[in-house]
Amino acid sequence: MNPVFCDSDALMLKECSPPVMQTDVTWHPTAFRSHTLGQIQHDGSELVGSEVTICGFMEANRGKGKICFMDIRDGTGRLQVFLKEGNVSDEELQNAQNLSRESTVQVIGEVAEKRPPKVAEGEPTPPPSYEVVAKSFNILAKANTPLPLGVTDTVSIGLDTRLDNRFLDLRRAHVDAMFTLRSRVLQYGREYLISEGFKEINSPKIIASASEGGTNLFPMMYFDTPAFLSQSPQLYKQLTVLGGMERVFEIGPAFRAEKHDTYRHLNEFISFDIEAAWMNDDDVMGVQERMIHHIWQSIADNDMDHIATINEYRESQGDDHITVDVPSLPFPRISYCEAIKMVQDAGENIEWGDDIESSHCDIIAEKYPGFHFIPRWPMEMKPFYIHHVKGENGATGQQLSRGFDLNYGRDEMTSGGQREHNVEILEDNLRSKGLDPAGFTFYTDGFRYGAPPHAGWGLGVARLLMVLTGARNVRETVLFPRDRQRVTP
Ligand code: AMO
Repeated sequence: MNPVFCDSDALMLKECSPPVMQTDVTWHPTAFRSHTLGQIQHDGSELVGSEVTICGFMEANRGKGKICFMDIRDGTGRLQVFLKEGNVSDEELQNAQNLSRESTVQVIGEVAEKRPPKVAEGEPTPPPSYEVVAKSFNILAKANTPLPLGVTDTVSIGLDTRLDNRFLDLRRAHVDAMFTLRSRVLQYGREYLISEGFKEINSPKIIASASEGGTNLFPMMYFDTPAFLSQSPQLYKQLTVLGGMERVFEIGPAFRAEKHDTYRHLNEFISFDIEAAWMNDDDVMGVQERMIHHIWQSIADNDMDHIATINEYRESQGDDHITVDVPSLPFPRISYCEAIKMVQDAGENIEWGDDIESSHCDIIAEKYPGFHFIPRWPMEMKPFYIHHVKGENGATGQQLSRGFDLNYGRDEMTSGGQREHNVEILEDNLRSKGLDPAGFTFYTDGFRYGAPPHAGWGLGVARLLMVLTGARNVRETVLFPRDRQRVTP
């Protein structure tokens, strides 16, 4: 008996799970492969004896002399390839044995059932698994050594090294799971809004005037005209509703020249926005909570394998498991006034009219640890486009607004509100914020020809992903984050 053959599985390093294959899509053959690795593992019993062409990243190679075992990985799974003298050329065999990890390869071979591993008496036999016995082996691109970060081991790596080498970091199973979940969150959010009659729009990202107030803008030259990168789709999403589009949503980049350097701020982030006619703040809070409920329920129904991959990694780092607890509806609503009182009652020095800081949110989160809305902020603290509350003032006689936030624990996820649709009040609001209405006529003119009352919100996608995946920093949930220190890769 060949000792290398017997030991082939035992020689594998402690590895993360392979990527999870989506089984509800059609994997058509491509120019480079006939089957994905996940397909072979999934449909192996039907494929035994068939010739396949597969591709992947080389994770590990073992064996010398006349044989070589190789683990390869693609976006759908992991598979063992068996190369043997006589089946492949001596040169191919040597190339396989000497190949560096993460190099890309193409293999033509026959699908075979893998020899079942030895199990202790009384232990259940694992389901059959499959390998490919190579007839031809081709290196597509060699990987340099050493790798700047390990792909298959569970060694902890600093965030900066990970982000500098994101192209490799993304090959790690739990990182792949994170971005798969990100894609699912957007998919479920989108499908939910469409089910409520919303249409997807794209607003310009090069703009002439501030949407969220005059500061925090990245200036740029638009040919000979000064312009800015868009802070949010706010004014444009409102214009579409004034144009009769009724219900719109946008998932797009927002740019803020904020000098924050925290775990939850970026200078470019993806904002998930809605705007809807004939709705007030309460109505769009309803849309928000139903959408989040749908996202969480869909993840719980369809994507727990990705959560398990993240948990496997967390376990290796000594972190607690994350769970997907579908939030019940409605989310609690704690008005700004109540929130201030809760914080005061906890002994904090806070006045009506002050901002609710993260440390204050911690106090509120003790009672409301999950998603909760904070509606009815003072008008003065909200942007010019927010509608005031008629006939009801705050504790110190200040005007209340129809603006709200959605928080999860200590973190703000969303801001939103009903919008001012009376153009005279809107222009007053602009002036009271030190902005010149003359710079906003492209927007205010939209209110001069009949304006439906309307409302909307903007949700920070990276922050929502932090909640879902237990990430401690928004940078983990963004492919190539942009912050004060980072503009590449
Ligand atoms: P706001 O400025 O509160 O509201 O932004 C909405 C949501 O976007 C996220 N967010 C950020 N995420 C990461 N880094 C940042 N620097 C950052 N800034 C904001 C937050 C926040 O709750 N036009 C309004 C929305 C509306 O009323 O429709 C707006 O942009 O999760």
